[in-house]
Amino acid sequence: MGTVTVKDIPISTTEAPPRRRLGEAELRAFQRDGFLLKPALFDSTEIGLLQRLTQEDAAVERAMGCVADSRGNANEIFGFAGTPPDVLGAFIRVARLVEMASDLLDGQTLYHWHSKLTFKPPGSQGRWDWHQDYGSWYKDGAIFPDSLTAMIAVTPIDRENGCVELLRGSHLCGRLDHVTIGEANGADPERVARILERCDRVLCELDPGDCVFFHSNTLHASGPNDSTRLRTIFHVSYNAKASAPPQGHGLAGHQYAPLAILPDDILKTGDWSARIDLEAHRAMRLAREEERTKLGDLYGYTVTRKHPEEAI
Ligand SMILES: O=C(O)CCC(=O)C(=O)O
Repeated sequence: MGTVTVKDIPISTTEAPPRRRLGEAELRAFQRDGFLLKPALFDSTEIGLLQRLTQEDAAVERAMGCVADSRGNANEIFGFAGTPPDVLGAFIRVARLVEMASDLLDGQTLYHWHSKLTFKPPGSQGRWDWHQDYGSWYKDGAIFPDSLTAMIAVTPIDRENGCVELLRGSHLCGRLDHVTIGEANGADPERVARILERCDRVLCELDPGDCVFFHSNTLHASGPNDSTRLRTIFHVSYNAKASAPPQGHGLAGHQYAPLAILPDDILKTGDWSARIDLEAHRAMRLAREEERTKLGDLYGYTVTRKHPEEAI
């Protein structure tokens, strides 16, 4: 980049970027709260595709990872980077999701950072301790905190089955130090305790197809599943192209790659199977095996396989 003097910088340089999907009030709410709820962003037919996939495809179960929480309890996830040519990849690229995410990040060009299906089976004790996603993504070389996650409810989600909680306005604290907490990693607990005194805890109780966009600096956590019902969420994370890690830095899956956007009706017009594209997912693991072995963990989280004997 070049060098300029302070007097060269005009107060107003460009027109505001065109908003494609969201109104000014929604943008202001996101800037103020660090999240935005879009109820019923996907209808029952569309979200039904993810319900079938997560309930019927044994490959998802076989490929599942377990991320230890601070007490050593397992959080079950199926995570990947890249854009597989299956229904998961279609959700990631569907126009309404990408364009809303871009509106919330000032109209920037975005790319897919990674996605996770997160599961809490009935009785699961797994918790996500308070953390910011950018707390980890910074370590992977993301330059600016110009990133967010679209949290899509696959099953009904409520406080009993371990909904995600967000700390309203906590993104305005900036990036917090993340430290080892028990067997996991999370935002500095002393700092979190002080923020908890000032920010509302927002329970993301959602119906299938609802979506909450939250900023990568918004503190969030989730508790155990004290119900007899499965809780499943699809988290889709985007980073701004201008914030991509330098070539060769961080996990291979987090490098910039253009995102080919698909029309809004693609989930209805496409012939989507209730199976993941196993070959594509194998080739696109977030962290190549050698990287994970080198790190020993991912950003201080211990990740193991749920079914080591039959892992795909
Ligand atoms: O799905 C959840 O309960 C939370 C997951 C989460 O916070 C994460 O993957 O960063």
